[in-house]
Amino acid sequence: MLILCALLAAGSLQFADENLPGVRIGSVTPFTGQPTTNYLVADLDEDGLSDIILPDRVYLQRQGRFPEDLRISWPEADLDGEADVFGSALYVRTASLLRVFKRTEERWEELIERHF
Ligand SMILES: [Ca+2]
Repeated sequence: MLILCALLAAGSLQFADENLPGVRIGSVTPFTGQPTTNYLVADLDEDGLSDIILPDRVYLQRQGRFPEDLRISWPEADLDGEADVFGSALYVRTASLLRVFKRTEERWEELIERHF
């Protein structure tokens, strides 16, 4: 907290409003003390900046903002299942299928498709 106050006082941190449609932050979960959200955070394109993964799209970050031209769709529009991230990979699991995707060179690359 002391470091944050010092950075704010020095003017090196700037906060700006930005409309991120679809992003929701809910109530705090008593067990974790963290608010519930409808998104995941990960550096999908490995540029060192955290991106936001929503149920139907991904917001890539550039210079502390989420430009509209970098609000991209999921690898496939009809992906339906549970999603998670590990490192910079996006995992999608359905009842019978596990698929892993990675964002490279402005497109999605499928790394794994495994039926079980
Ligand atoms: Ca990123």
